[in-house]
Amino acid sequence: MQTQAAVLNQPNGPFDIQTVEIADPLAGEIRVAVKAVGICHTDLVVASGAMGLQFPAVLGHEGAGIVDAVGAGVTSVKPGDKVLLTFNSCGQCKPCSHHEPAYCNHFVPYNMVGVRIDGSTRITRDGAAVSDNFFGQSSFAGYAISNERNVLKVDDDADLAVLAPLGCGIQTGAGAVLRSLAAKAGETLVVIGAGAVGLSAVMGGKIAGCATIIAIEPQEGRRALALELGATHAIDPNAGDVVAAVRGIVADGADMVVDTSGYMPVVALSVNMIANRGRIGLVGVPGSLDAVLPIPVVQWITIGGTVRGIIEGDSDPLVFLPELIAHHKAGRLPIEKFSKTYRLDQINEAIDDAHHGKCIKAVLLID
Ligand code: CXF
Ligand code: ZN
Repeated sequence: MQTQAAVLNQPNGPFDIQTVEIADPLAGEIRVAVKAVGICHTDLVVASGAMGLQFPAVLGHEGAGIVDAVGAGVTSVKPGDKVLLTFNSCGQCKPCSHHEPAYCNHFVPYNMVGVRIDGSTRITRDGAAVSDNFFGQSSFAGYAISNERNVLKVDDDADLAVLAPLGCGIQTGAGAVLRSLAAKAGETLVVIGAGAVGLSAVMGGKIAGCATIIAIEPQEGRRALALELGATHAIDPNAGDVVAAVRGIVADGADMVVDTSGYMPVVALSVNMIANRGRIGLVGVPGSLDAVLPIPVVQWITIGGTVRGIIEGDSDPLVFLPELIAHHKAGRLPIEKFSKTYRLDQINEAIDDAHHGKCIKAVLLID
């Protein structure tokens, strides 16, 4: 069938709204009529071509929509079901069988390589292959082909425009705190960066009952939003000594630091922000593959520190997304406070707004 898609024809775009053909779903695949899709920073990093993306390509990995058709053997959803899309995984390897699909041994081929194992693509343009299957969906398009492991059925009255970003950004931030670092009530938390992922980490800290939640963020509006969403303190990193500011609030250091910025000059300071037995979670992807976090070894041994990398908040999405939806329903995850909707054909404007701090989470709507 034919549909409109935001096609990336060259590194860094622009995205061109073009007609493409979407294949019928094969065994295990699910074709979804996309109604809403969030834009995540990773879309833009991959769009730069730095990760080896083949052009033309269709990106988009925070999709939500209505099941249009299912391939042979699909039992979890049926045409007409409302669904959220998330990252894909193989379901067979050791991490998958330990309910850690974000660390699937085959994460790259299942999420980043734009062809099926047999070399065919689910999307073509004028009969020629288009890189597809981004995070098992490529949802900057009217239709996306997904799989049973990355499609979650939601209630018929679910607001897809609000819930779409749960599939990546929101579960990444909230999961980093609730799952990866397993925050406990009364603990203290520092969140570096107050974009969609950082704000979700703040909300995760509030859900966990953290006693002190400190957001470090240069933009004033985002600091205000962090305070509204649960941060007890907000620090402007350009206003002076950030470590001293953190220790002015938590003298012994924080139990947890979650970095969502990937901005290494500030990330490097995190080792001096944590308390004894403190743990650091690295979520933000730095701009360079060569970025390193220097650990002062004697200090680290002495305090018993932990630092770990985190993908997708350690989410087991078919389990964790329903928990997040319940938090949203109960008013504990008010994503709509920082999301802004655009039409699919406004994708370039939405990205521009994000770059200029005019929106935090852009969500594209498709008729
Ligand atoms: C990404 C970050 C880079 C590794 C894969 C997951 N997160 C979401 O956009
Ligand atoms: Zn993402």
